[in-house]
Amino acid sequence: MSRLGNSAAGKDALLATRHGMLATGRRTVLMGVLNVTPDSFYDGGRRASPEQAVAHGLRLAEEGADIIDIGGESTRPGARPVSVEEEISRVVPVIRELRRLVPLPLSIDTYKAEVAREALSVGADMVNDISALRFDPSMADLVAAEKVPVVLMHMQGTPRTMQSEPRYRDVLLEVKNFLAAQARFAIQAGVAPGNIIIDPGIGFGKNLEHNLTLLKGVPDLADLGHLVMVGASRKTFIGKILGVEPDERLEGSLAAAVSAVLAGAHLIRAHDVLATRRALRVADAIRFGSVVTER
Ligand code: HH2
Repeated sequence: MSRLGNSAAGKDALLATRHGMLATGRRTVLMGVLNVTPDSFYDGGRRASPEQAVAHGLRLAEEGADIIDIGGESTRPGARPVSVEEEISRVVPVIRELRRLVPLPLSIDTYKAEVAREALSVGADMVNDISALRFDPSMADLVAAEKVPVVLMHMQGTPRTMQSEPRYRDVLLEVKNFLAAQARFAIQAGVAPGNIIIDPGIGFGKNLEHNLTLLKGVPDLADLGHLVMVGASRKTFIGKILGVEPDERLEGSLAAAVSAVLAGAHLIRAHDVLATRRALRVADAIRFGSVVTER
C-alpha cells in the first residue's frame, strides 16, 4: 500500500492537466511518442519536418493516445547534443499546431527549462524530464510555478556515458531511493505530489538484467505513492532477448507494457499506439475487472 495512501496514486487517482483529467485508477494512461528528431533510436528522421510530425501526432491521437510526448533531442547513446535554440525550433511549431488540432494533453520531453518554458507557453500541458530535475537548476521552479505534471525519470550517468558498464549494488533499491529523493526535491520546490510521475528509465544506464529487475520491481516503485510510468517501447533489452532490431520489437514491447501494467504501472510510453492501446485494453480489463472504452 502506498505511503501517501490514495492521495497521489491510489485507486481513484486523477492526473489533472490543462486539457483534461486522466483517471489512472480505471485504465492505463497511454503516452504516444512523437520524436521531431533526425536521429532517435527507432523513429529518427521519420518525422523530422513539422508537417510530418503534426501528421504523426494526429495519427497517435486517432489511434488512442491519452497524451502525446513531443521531443526534439534524441537521448540515445552517442546522439548529437542539440542547442536550446535548435530544440525549440524543432518542437514549438509542432506543439503550437497540435494544440490547435488535438484536444489531448501534450507533453514536452526535455531536460532544458528554457525549452519547457517555450513549449508550455504554446500549449504543452506537462514536462517529461529524463534527468528528474537534475540537469537544469531552473526546471523545478518552472514546473512548480506552472503547476503542471512532471515525469521524473531515473538515469545513471548522462545519455553520452550511460551505457558504458552501468553498475549497481541493488538496482531496484537505488532507483527507488533516487526517485523518492527527486520527488521530495520537487515537492520542496512547490510541485504538488499528485503532479509527480516517477519512471525507472528503462535503458538509461541499465543492462539487460537491470532492466528486467526494474520491470519486475514496479510494485516496489508504486509503493512510493506516486504515479508510475514505464517506457520500454522497442528498447535494446527487447532486442537482446529476441535478437531483433528496433523495427521488429513490437511484440516484445507489448509484452513489456502488459507486464508493467499488471505490476502496477499507471502510464505507458510507447511508439505504437494502436497496438499498445489494444493490448492495454485487454490488460486493463483483467487488472480493473471492467472494460473502459472512452478516453
Ligand atoms: N525513453 C526515451 C525518451 N524519453 N522518457 C521517459 N519518461 N521514459 C522513457 O523511458 C523514455 C523517455 C527513449 O525513447 P525515444 O524517445 O524513442 O528515443 P530517443 O531518445 O532516441 O529519441
